[in-house]
Amino acid sequence: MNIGIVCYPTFGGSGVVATELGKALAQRGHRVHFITYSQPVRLDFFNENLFYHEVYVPTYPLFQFPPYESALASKMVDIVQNEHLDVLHVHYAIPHASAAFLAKQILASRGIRVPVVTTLHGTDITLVGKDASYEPVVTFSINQSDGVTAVSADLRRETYESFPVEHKIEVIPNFIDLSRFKKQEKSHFRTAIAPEGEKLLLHTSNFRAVKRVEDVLRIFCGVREQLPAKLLLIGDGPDRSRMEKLARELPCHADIRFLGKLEAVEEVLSVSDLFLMPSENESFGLAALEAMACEVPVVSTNAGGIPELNVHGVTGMLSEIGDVPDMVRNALYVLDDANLPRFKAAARARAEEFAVDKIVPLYEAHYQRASLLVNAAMGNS
Ligand code: GMT
Repeated sequence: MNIGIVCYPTFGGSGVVATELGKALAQRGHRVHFITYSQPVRLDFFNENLFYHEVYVPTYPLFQFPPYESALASKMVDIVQNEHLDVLHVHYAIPHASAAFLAKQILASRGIRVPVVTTLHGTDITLVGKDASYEPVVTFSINQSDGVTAVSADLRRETYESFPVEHKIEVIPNFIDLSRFKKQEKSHFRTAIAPEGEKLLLHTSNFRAVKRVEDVLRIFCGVREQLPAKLLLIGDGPDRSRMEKLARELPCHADIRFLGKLEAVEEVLSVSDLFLMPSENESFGLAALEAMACEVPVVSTNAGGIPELNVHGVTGMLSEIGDVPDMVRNALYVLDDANLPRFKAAARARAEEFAVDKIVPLYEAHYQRASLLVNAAMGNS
Protein backbone atom coordinates (compact mmCIF):
# COMPACT_ATOMS: atom_id res chain seq x y z
CA MET A 1 0.00 0.00 0.00
CA ASN A 2 0.95 3.67 -0.32
CA ILE A 3 0.46 5.05 3.18
CA GLY A 4 0.53 8.66 4.38
CA ILE A 5 1.43 9.21 8.04
CA VAL A 6 0.73 12.52 9.74
CA CYS A 7 2.13 13.07 13.23
CA TYR A 8 4.01 15.36 15.58
CA PRO A 9 7.66 14.81 14.66
CA THR A 10 9.00 15.38 18.20
CA PHE A 11 10.08 13.14 21.09
CA GLY A 12 6.41 12.79 22.25
CA GLY A 13 4.93 9.31 22.45
CA SER A 14 2.47 9.76 19.57
CA GLY A 15 5.25 10.89 17.20
CA VAL A 16 7.48 8.01 18.27
CA VAL A 17 4.71 5.44 17.70
CA ALA A 18 3.82 6.97 14.33
CA THR A 19 7.45 7.00 13.18
CA GLU A 20 8.15 3.45 14.36
CA LEU A 21 4.95 2.31 12.66
CA GLY A 22 6.04 3.94 9.40
CA LYS A 23 9.46 2.29 9.61
CA ALA A 24 7.93 -1.12 10.30
CA LEU A 25 5.43 -0.72 7.45
CA ALA A 26 8.26 0.25 5.09
CA GLN A 27 10.15 -2.88 6.09
CA ARG A 28 7.04 -4.91 5.28
CA GLY A 29 7.08 -3.54 1.72
CA HIS A 30 4.68 -0.58 1.95
CA ARG A 31 5.65 2.87 0.67
CA VAL A 32 5.29 5.28 3.57
CA HIS A 33 5.04 9.06 3.23
CA PHE A 34 5.49 11.14 6.38
CA ILE A 35 3.75 14.51 6.26
CA THR A 36 4.97 16.73 9.12
CA TYR A 37 6.45 20.16 9.81
CA SER A 38 9.93 18.74 10.44
CA GLN A 39 11.76 15.45 10.04
CA PRO A 40 10.51 13.00 12.71
CA VAL A 41 13.29 12.48 15.28
CA ARG A 42 13.38 8.73 14.87
CA LEU A 43 13.39 8.90 11.05
CA ASP A 44 17.15 9.02 10.90
CA PHE A 45 18.09 6.51 8.24
CA PHE A 46 17.59 5.80 4.55
CA ASN A 47 15.05 3.29 3.33
CA GLU A 48 13.83 3.15 -0.25
CA ASN A 49 10.21 2.91 0.92
CA LEU A 50 10.31 5.92 3.27
CA PHE A 51 9.58 9.49 2.20
CA TYR A 52 9.34 12.72 4.14
CA HIS A 53 7.29 15.73 3.02
CA GLU A 54 7.71 18.93 4.97
CA VAL A 55 4.67 21.07 5.71
CA TYR A 56 5.80 24.63 5.11
CA VAL A 57 3.72 27.29 6.86
CA PRO A 58 4.28 30.69 5.25
CA THR A 59 4.05 33.61 7.65
CA TYR A 60 2.51 37.00 7.00
CA PRO A 61 2.36 40.11 9.23
CA LEU A 62 -1.41 39.65 9.54
CA PHE A 63 -1.05 36.20 11.13
CA GLN A 64 -0.65 36.22 14.87
CA PHE A 65 -1.12 32.43 14.54
CA PRO A 66 0.11 31.08 11.18
CA PRO A 67 -2.62 28.72 9.86
CA TYR A 68 -0.79 25.38 10.22
CA GLU A 69 -3.96 23.34 9.74
CA SER A 70 -4.58 24.88 6.29
CA ALA A 71 -0.97 24.29 5.23
CA LEU A 72 -1.17 20.70 6.49
CA ALA A 73 -4.47 20.00 4.70
CA SER A 74 -3.04 21.45 1.47
CA LYS A 75 0.05 19.26 1.79
CA MET A 76 -2.13 16.20 2.41
CA VAL A 77 -4.09 16.96 -0.77
CA ASP A 78 -0.83 17.32 -2.73
CA ILE A 79 0.70 14.07 -1.46
CA VAL A 80 -2.46 11.94 -1.66
CA GLN A 81 -3.02 13.09 -5.23
CA ASN A 82 0.54 12.94 -6.54
CA GLU A 83 1.84 9.94 -4.62
CA HIS A 84 -1.43 8.04 -5.12
CA LEU A 85 -1.88 7.25 -1.43
CA ASP A 86 -4.20 4.39 -0.50
CA VAL A 87 -4.71 5.55 3.07
CA LEU A 88 -4.02 8.60 5.24
CA HIS A 89 -3.20 7.70 8.85
CA VAL A 90 -3.24 10.63 11.28
CA HIS A 91 -1.81 10.37 14.79
CA TYR A 92 -3.16 12.59 17.57
CA ALA A 93 -6.57 14.06 16.82
CA ILE A 94 -5.69 17.76 17.14
CA PRO A 95 -5.40 19.22 14.51
CA HIS A 96 -4.51 16.23 12.33
CA ALA A 97 -7.95 14.59 12.14
CA SER A 98 -9.75 17.81 11.20
CA ALA A 99 -7.05 18.72 8.65
CA ALA A 100 -7.50 15.23 7.17
CA PHE A 101 -11.27 15.76 6.95
CA LEU A 102 -10.70 19.01 5.05
CA ALA A 103 -8.18 17.31 2.73
CA LYS A 104 -10.62 14.46 2.13
CA GLN A 105 -13.36 16.90 1.12
CA ILE A 106 -11.05 18.75 -1.26
CA LEU A 107 -9.88 15.47 -2.79
CA ALA A 108 -13.47 14.25 -3.16
CA SER A 109 -14.27 17.42 -5.12
CA ARG A 110 -11.50 16.27 -7.51
CA GLY A 111 -12.94 12.76 -7.72
CA ILE A 112 -10.28 11.20 -5.46
CA ARG A 113 -11.32 9.07 -2.46
CA VAL A 114 -8.90 8.26 0.32
CA PRO A 115 -9.72 6.57 3.63
CA VAL A 116 -8.66 8.48 6.74
CA VAL A 117 -7.61 6.52 9.83
CA THR A 118 -7.27 8.45 13.10
CA THR A 119 -5.27 7.10 16.04
CA LEU A 120 -6.09 8.59 19.43
CA HIS A 121 -3.01 8.70 21.63
CA GLY A 122 -3.96 10.19 24.97
CA THR A 123 -3.92 13.86 25.81
CA ASP A 124 -5.79 14.58 22.56
CA ILE A 125 -8.72 12.95 24.40
CA THR A 126 -7.97 13.05 28.12
CA LEU A 127 -6.72 16.64 28.39
CA VAL A 128 -6.59 19.02 25.41
CA GLY A 129 -9.38 17.54 23.29
CA LYS A 130 -11.95 17.90 26.07
CA ASP A 131 -11.46 21.65 26.22
CA ALA A 132 -14.50 23.48 24.85
CA SER A 133 -12.12 25.27 22.45
CA TYR A 134 -11.52 21.98 20.62
CA GLU A 135 -14.24 19.49 21.60
CA PRO A 136 -16.73 20.03 18.72
CA VAL A 137 -13.95 19.75 16.11
CA VAL A 138 -12.46 16.65 17.78
CA THR A 139 -15.84 14.90 17.99
CA PHE A 140 -16.73 15.76 14.41
CA SER A 141 -13.42 14.71 12.91
CA ILE A 142 -13.36 11.41 14.83
CA ASN A 143 -16.87 10.64 13.58
CA GLN A 144 -15.86 11.56 10.02
CA SER A 145 -12.81 9.26 10.02
CA ASP A 146 -13.10 5.98 8.13
CA GLY A 147 -11.24 4.12 10.86
CA VAL A 148 -10.44 5.04 14.46
CA THR A 149 -7.98 3.34 16.79
CA ALA A 150 -7.05 4.01 20.42
CA VAL A 151 -3.88 2.84 22.14
CA SER A 152 -5.65 1.22 25.10
CA ALA A 153 -9.07 0.00 26.19
CA ASP A 154 -9.07 2.70 28.83
CA LEU A 155 -8.55 5.43 26.22
CA ARG A 156 -11.38 3.97 24.15
CA ARG A 157 -13.64 3.95 27.24
CA GLU A 158 -12.71 7.54 28.04
CA THR A 159 -13.37 8.63 24.44
CA TYR A 160 -16.87 7.17 24.52
CA GLU A 161 -17.49 8.67 27.96
CA SER A 162 -16.25 12.18 27.17
CA PHE A 163 -17.27 12.70 23.54
CA PRO A 164 -20.48 11.97 21.60
CA VAL A 165 -18.53 9.61 19.36
CA GLU A 166 -20.52 7.01 17.44
CA HIS A 167 -17.58 5.47 15.61
CA LYS A 168 -16.42 1.93 16.40
CA ILE A 169 -12.97 2.34 17.93
CA GLU A 170 -10.44 -0.49 17.66
CA VAL A 171 -7.84 -0.84 20.40
CA ILE A 172 -4.34 -1.24 18.95
CA PRO A 173 -1.76 -0.94 21.71
CA ASN A 174 1.69 0.63 21.46
CA PHE A 175 4.40 -1.75 20.27
CA ILE A 176 8.13 -2.19 20.64
CA ASP A 177 11.11 -3.09 18.47
CA LEU A 178 12.64 -5.84 20.61
CA SER A 179 15.83 -5.92 18.57
CA ARG A 180 16.59 -2.34 19.62
CA PHE A 181 15.04 -2.38 23.09
CA LYS A 182 16.83 -5.24 24.80
CA LYS A 183 19.32 -5.47 27.63
CA GLN A 184 22.75 -4.57 26.29
CA GLU A 185 26.16 -5.11 27.82
CA LYS A 186 26.93 -1.65 29.24
CA SER A 187 28.64 -2.52 32.52
CA HIS A 188 31.24 0.26 32.06
CA PHE A 189 28.41 2.78 32.08
CA ARG A 190 26.89 1.27 35.19
CA THR A 191 30.26 1.34 36.93
CA ALA A 192 30.65 5.02 36.08
CA ILE A 193 27.21 5.97 37.38
CA ALA A 194 26.92 3.61 40.32
CA PRO A 195 30.50 2.62 41.28
CA GLU A 196 29.51 1.16 44.66
CA GLY A 197 26.87 -1.15 43.20
CA GLU A 198 24.04 1.26 44.04
CA LYS A 199 20.59 0.47 42.64
CA LEU A 200 19.78 2.57 39.57
CA LEU A 201 16.33 4.14 39.21
CA LEU A 202 15.23 5.81 35.99
CA HIS A 203 12.54 8.17 34.76
CA THR A 204 12.06 9.35 31.18
CA SER A 205 9.39 11.81 30.10
CA ASN A 206 8.62 15.14 28.49
CA PHE A 207 8.49 16.79 31.94
CA ARG A 208 4.89 17.93 31.67
CA ALA A 209 2.64 18.32 34.73
CA VAL A 210 0.79 15.08 33.84
CA LYS A 211 4.03 13.13 34.49
CA ARG A 212 4.25 14.24 38.16
CA VAL A 213 8.05 14.42 38.11
CA GLU A 214 7.96 15.83 41.65
CA ASP A 215 6.64 12.44 42.78
CA VAL A 216 9.59 10.78 41.00
CA LEU A 217 12.00 12.85 43.12
CA ARG A 218 10.12 12.18 46.36
CA ILE A 219 9.83 8.43 45.68
CA PHE A 220 13.55 8.32 45.04
CA CYS A 221 14.35 10.16 48.28
CA GLY A 222 12.18 7.64 50.17
CA VAL A 223 14.08 4.76 48.58
CA ARG A 224 17.44 6.44 49.14
CA GLU A 225 16.73 6.63 52.88
CA GLN A 226 16.65 2.82 52.92
CA LEU A 227 19.36 1.80 50.46
CA PRO A 228 22.21 3.14 48.31
CA ALA A 229 20.71 4.26 45.00
CA LYS A 230 21.00 6.73 42.14
CA LEU A 231 18.27 8.40 40.07
CA LEU A 232 18.65 9.32 36.41
CA LEU A 233 16.08 11.52 34.67
CA ILE A 234 16.02 11.62 30.88
CA GLY A 235 14.07 14.12 28.81
CA ASP A 236 13.15 17.76 28.83
CA GLY A 237 10.04 19.89 29.03
CA PRO A 238 8.22 22.68 30.83
CA ASP A 239 8.72 21.32 34.37
CA ARG A 240 12.40 20.48 34.07
CA SER A 241 14.01 23.59 35.54
CA ARG A 242 11.52 23.64 38.45
CA MET A 243 12.35 19.97 39.11
CA GLU A 244 16.09 20.62 39.00
CA LYS A 245 15.59 23.39 41.55
CA LEU A 246 13.47 21.12 43.76
CA ALA A 247 16.03 18.32 43.49
CA ARG A 248 18.73 20.66 44.82
CA GLU A 249 16.65 21.24 47.95
CA LEU A 250 16.13 17.53 48.70
CA PRO A 251 18.39 15.53 51.04
CA CYS A 252 19.06 12.96 48.30
CA HIS A 253 20.14 15.62 45.74
CA ALA A 254 23.71 14.30 45.36
CA ASP A 255 22.35 11.05 43.90
CA ILE A 256 20.09 12.65 41.28
CA ARG A 257 21.21 13.43 37.73
CA PHE A 258 19.24 15.09 34.94
CA LEU A 259 20.56 13.91 31.56
CA GLY A 260 18.31 15.91 29.22
CA LYS A 261 17.13 14.56 25.87
CA LEU A 262 18.89 11.38 24.86
CA GLU A 263 18.44 9.36 21.67
CA ALA A 264 19.87 6.03 22.86
CA VAL A 265 17.62 5.65 25.88
CA GLU A 266 17.94 1.86 25.61
CA GLU A 267 21.59 2.13 26.68
CA VAL A 268 20.63 3.73 29.98
CA LEU A 269 17.70 1.36 30.39
CA SER A 270 20.15 -1.53 29.99
CA VAL A 271 21.86 -0.64 33.26
CA SER A 272 18.74 0.38 35.22
CA ASP A 273 16.98 -1.60 37.95
CA LEU A 274 13.66 0.20 38.20
CA PHE A 275 11.56 2.57 36.10
CA LEU A 276 9.36 5.16 37.83
CA MET A 277 6.12 6.32 36.16
CA PRO A 278 3.93 8.15 38.71
CA SER A 279 1.80 9.79 35.96
CA GLU A 280 -1.52 11.49 36.62
CA ASN A 281 -2.70 10.00 33.36
CA GLU A 282 -1.14 7.77 30.75
CA SER A 283 -3.20 6.33 27.95
CA PHE A 284 -0.70 3.51 27.46
CA GLY A 285 2.77 4.30 28.81
CA LEU A 286 5.19 3.70 25.93
CA ALA A 287 8.17 4.70 28.08
CA ALA A 288 7.28 1.90 30.51
CA LEU A 289 7.09 -0.60 27.65
CA GLU A 290 10.56 0.48 26.48
CA ALA A 291 11.85 -0.06 30.02
CA MET A 292 10.22 -3.48 30.34
CA ALA A 293 11.72 -4.61 27.02
CA CYS A 294 15.15 -3.86 28.56
CA GLU A 295 14.24 -6.01 31.60
CA VAL A 296 13.44 -3.06 33.83
CA PRO A 297 10.39 -3.49 36.08
CA VAL A 298 8.04 -0.55 36.59
CA VAL A 299 6.66 1.15 39.68
CA SER A 300 3.77 3.25 38.42
CA THR A 301 0.35 4.61 39.17
CA ASN A 302 -2.74 2.68 38.13
CA ALA A 303 -3.83 5.61 35.92
CA GLY A 304 -5.42 5.27 32.48
CA GLY A 305 -4.13 2.38 30.40
CA ILE A 306 -1.03 1.65 32.53
CA PRO A 307 -2.60 -1.44 34.21
CA GLU A 308 -3.14 -2.91 30.73
CA LEU A 309 0.65 -3.03 30.45
CA ASN A 310 2.18 -3.15 33.93
CA VAL A 311 0.87 -6.19 35.80
CA HIS A 312 0.77 -5.59 39.54
CA GLY A 313 3.11 -7.94 41.42
CA VAL A 314 4.44 -9.45 38.20
CA THR A 315 6.14 -6.85 35.96
CA GLY A 316 6.15 -4.15 38.63
CA MET A 317 3.73 -2.56 41.07
CA LEU A 318 0.79 -0.15 40.84
CA SER A 319 -0.29 2.58 43.28
CA GLU A 320 -2.94 5.27 43.47
CA ILE A 321 -2.01 8.61 41.88
CA GLY A 322 0.04 10.71 44.32
CA ASP A 323 0.50 7.95 46.92
CA VAL A 324 4.26 8.48 47.25
CA PRO A 325 4.68 6.38 50.44
CA ASP A 326 3.06 3.40 48.70
CA MET A 327 5.31 3.84 45.68
CA VAL A 328 8.36 3.96 47.98
CA ARG A 329 7.25 0.67 49.60
CA ASN A 330 6.64 -0.85 46.16
CA ALA A 331 10.01 0.31 44.85
CA LEU A 332 11.81 -1.20 47.85
CA TYR A 333 9.90 -4.45 47.39
CA VAL A 334 10.79 -4.71 43.68
CA LEU A 335 14.44 -3.71 44.30
CA ASP A 336 14.87 -6.37 47.01
CA ASP A 337 17.44 -8.82 45.65
CA ALA A 338 15.08 -11.66 46.53
CA ASN A 339 12.46 -10.22 44.12
CA LEU A 340 14.30 -8.23 41.46
CA PRO A 341 15.35 -11.12 39.14
CA ARG A 342 11.80 -12.43 38.76
CA PHE A 343 10.41 -8.92 38.15
CA LYS A 344 13.06 -8.31 35.49
CA ALA A 345 12.32 -11.55 33.65
CA ALA A 346 8.55 -10.98 33.81
CA ALA A 347 8.94 -7.41 32.53
CA ARG A 348 10.76 -8.62 29.41
CA ALA A 349 8.27 -11.48 28.87
CA ARG A 350 5.35 -9.03 29.07
CA ALA A 351 7.05 -6.63 26.64
CA GLU A 352 7.39 -9.48 24.14
CA GLU A 353 3.57 -9.55 23.91
CA PHE A 354 3.79 -6.08 22.34
CA ALA A 355 6.41 -6.95 19.71
CA VAL A 356 6.23 -4.86 16.56
CA ASP A 357 5.52 -7.97 14.43
CA LYS A 358 2.45 -8.77 16.51
CA ILE A 359 0.92 -5.29 16.51
CA VAL A 360 1.71 -3.78 13.08
CA PRO A 361 -0.45 -6.36 11.20
CA LEU A 362 -3.40 -5.04 13.22
CA TYR A 363 -2.88 -1.62 11.60
CA GLU A 364 -2.57 -3.23 8.15
CA ALA A 365 -5.86 -5.04 8.67
CA HIS A 366 -7.43 -1.79 9.91
CA TYR A 367 -6.31 0.03 6.74
CA GLN A 368 -7.83 -2.72 4.60
CA ARG A 369 -11.17 -2.44 6.40
CA ALA A 370 -11.19 1.37 6.08
CA SER A 371 -10.45 1.04 2.34
CA LEU A 372 -13.28 -1.46 1.87
CA LEU A 373 -15.62 0.96 3.65
CA VAL A 374 -14.67 3.86 1.39
CA ASN A 375 -14.85 1.72 -1.75
CA ALA A 376 -18.27 0.40 -0.73
CA ALA A 377 -19.48 3.97 -0.13
CA MET A 378 -18.18 4.93 -3.58
CA GLY A 379 -20.05 2.04 -5.13
CA ASN A 380 -23.25 3.23 -3.49
CA SER A 381 -22.86 6.85 -4.57
O1 GMT B 1 3.25 11.38 27.02
C1 GMT B 1 2.95 12.39 26.40
O2 GMT B 1 2.51 13.38 26.92
C2 GMT B 1 3.12 12.38 24.92
C3 GMT B 1 1.90 11.80 24.32
C4 GMT B 1 1.81 12.09 22.87
O3 GMT B 1 0.72 11.91 22.37
O4 GMT B 1 2.74 12.55 22.22
O5 GMT B 1 1.93 10.39 24.62
C5 GMT B 1 0.72 9.68 24.61
O6 GMT B 1 0.84 8.76 23.55
C6 GMT B 1 1.75 7.67 23.77
C7 GMT B 1 1.80 6.83 22.49
O7 GMT B 1 0.56 6.30 22.17
C8 GMT B 1 1.30 6.87 24.99
O8 GMT B 1 2.15 5.78 25.20
C9 GMT B 1 1.32 7.81 26.19
O9 GMT B 1 0.84 7.10 27.33
C10 GMT B 1 0.43 9.02 25.94
N1 GMT B 1 0.58 9.97 27.03
C11 GMT B 1 -0.43 10.30 27.84
O10 GMT B 1 -1.53 9.79 27.78
C12 GMT B 1 -0.11 11.32 28.89
